[in-house]
Amino acid sequence: MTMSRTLTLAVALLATGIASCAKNAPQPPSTFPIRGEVVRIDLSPARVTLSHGAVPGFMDAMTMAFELKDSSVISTLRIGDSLAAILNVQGSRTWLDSVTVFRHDTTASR
Ligand SMILES: [Cu+2]
Repeated sequence: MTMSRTLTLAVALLATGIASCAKNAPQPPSTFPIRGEVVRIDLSPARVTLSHGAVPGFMDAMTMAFELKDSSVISTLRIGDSLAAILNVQGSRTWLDSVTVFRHDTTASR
């Protein structure tokens, strides 16, 4: 094997290694601002069901359950609260973080 053939082989192996590494590296989550009203709270697993507005580029307005990145946030929520959050989407996983309650419903019981 000549020197240049050896070098070509080494470069090819390196390129294959980089390509497979890039394929396996997790993509960073896509993020979307979302607003909704709390219609249901589940403690275990911690999930909040929101009647949410349209999320442009991702989904229409609907009622659906979300996981929370910080599950301790769930204990601060009440049914009827309005909140804003960041929806994270990574592959088939979705979760909320940066939750801000901007209207706390003091009349609703949990
Ligand atoms: Cu939805």
